Amino acid sequence: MKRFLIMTLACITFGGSAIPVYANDAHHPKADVQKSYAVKGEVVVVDKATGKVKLKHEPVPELDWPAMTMFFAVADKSQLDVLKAGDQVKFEFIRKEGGAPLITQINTVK
Ligand SMILES: [Cu+2]
Repeated sequence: MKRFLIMTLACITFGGSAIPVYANDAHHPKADVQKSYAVKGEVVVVDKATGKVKLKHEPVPELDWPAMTMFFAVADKSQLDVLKAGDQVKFEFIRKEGGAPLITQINTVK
């Protein structure tokens, strides 16, 4: 029981973000490891109603993706408020078990 509490506290302390991205730590099972991909692109359409953004993005070699223009869902929809078509952005996304990409972080680059 004591061991369980310590591990739980450790998780709360170090895993505070809504979508945890763990590197290689010992106490989280492999299934929790969530790879994120950092990519640059340009905003084409911001769709606040659905929480999506259409991006013309650079290739993602790790996923064998060519450069293309596509919609991404955004985890935190408030991040769309500052974006407009034509903005150059850097963004990070994850794929839940190889499924649809979900942007966890998106920022304009000056
Ligand atoms: Cu794409």
